[in-house]
Amino acid sequence: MSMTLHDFLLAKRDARLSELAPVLAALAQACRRISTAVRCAAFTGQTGLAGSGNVQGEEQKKLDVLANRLMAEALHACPQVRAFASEEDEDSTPGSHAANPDGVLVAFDPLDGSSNLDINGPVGSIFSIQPGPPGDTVGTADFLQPGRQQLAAGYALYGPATVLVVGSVAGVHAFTLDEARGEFLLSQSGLQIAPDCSEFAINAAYQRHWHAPVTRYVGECLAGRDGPRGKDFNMRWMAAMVADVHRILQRGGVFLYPADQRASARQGKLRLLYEAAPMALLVHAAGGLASSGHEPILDILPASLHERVPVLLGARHEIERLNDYHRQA
Ligand code: AHM
Ligand code: MG
Repeated sequence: MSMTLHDFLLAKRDARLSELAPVLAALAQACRRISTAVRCAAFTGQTGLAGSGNVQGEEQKKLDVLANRLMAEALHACPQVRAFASEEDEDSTPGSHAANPDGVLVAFDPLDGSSNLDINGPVGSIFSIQPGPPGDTVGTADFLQPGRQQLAAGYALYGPATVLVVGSVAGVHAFTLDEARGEFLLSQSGLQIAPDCSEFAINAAYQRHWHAPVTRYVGECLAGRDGPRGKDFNMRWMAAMVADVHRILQRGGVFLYPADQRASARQGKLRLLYEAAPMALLVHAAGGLASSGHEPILDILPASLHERVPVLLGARHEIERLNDYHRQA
């Protein structure tokens, strides 16, 4: 029988993850409850807009608000969590054990890709676990750490199956929710991303706004076997970063949400602390790369909690190529 997440952490297969067992258990519990909320929304009155906006001026769906509450409840109850920060809240929130000297910080996006909810498309939750500051007080400024310092990261994908993926620098593992038992069971260990690929993901609706390096890269992919790449590429875009990253961890490829010339995307769209950095940790641990085009995402020191960043991630050789195109431009 497959190993539960609990037994995996108990077995110390990855010492870094095992040290975080209480936090990962809290996150797994929240993701299990969010999974149920997403699946049952049509008959629990949880469809549609909440009638409120979040700190970034985005309209919140009822499920955005509910997922945020479920995450907050689970993390608040966890003695290993000193503070947490969410895409949906302006500032961080202290945990019930804010002075715990061994405690950690958790930044999360409770429901990523929530525009997919209207069409029963995939959505997910993303989380980043960082070391806590020295001393016994904690605040929003303590979250402003480069991604390299993350202790662990992960996401839950609410797709045909609910899958929880967790990783540290030592490796990335996937656990599938057995809904009957209410347990996450180990389904894949040591996920790897091949260095080459022939599949890319980008929202082509913004093509006219792209900068030259991205236009060049995508143009060369589209030119297929007759172009400079000498092979055909496939395109897939899930409209939920979690689902695109999961595909890349399963069968390779690259995902691009670059900066472009729209006023809203000068720094890209995705948020550094709770979207880009955790995914970058997982992608690097699986042998891929994650870049802004100019530097590794893991090296960027955030200036604010909700800072945005251009994201190019996936197959190592493709991201190196994109970095070259940015240098040449
Ligand atoms: P969200 O956190 O508000 O859901 O936004 C993030 C999502 C990503 O999951 C996805 O890759 C991207 O936004 C899609 O953006 P766009 O609609 O511009 O293509
Ligand atoms: Mg998001």
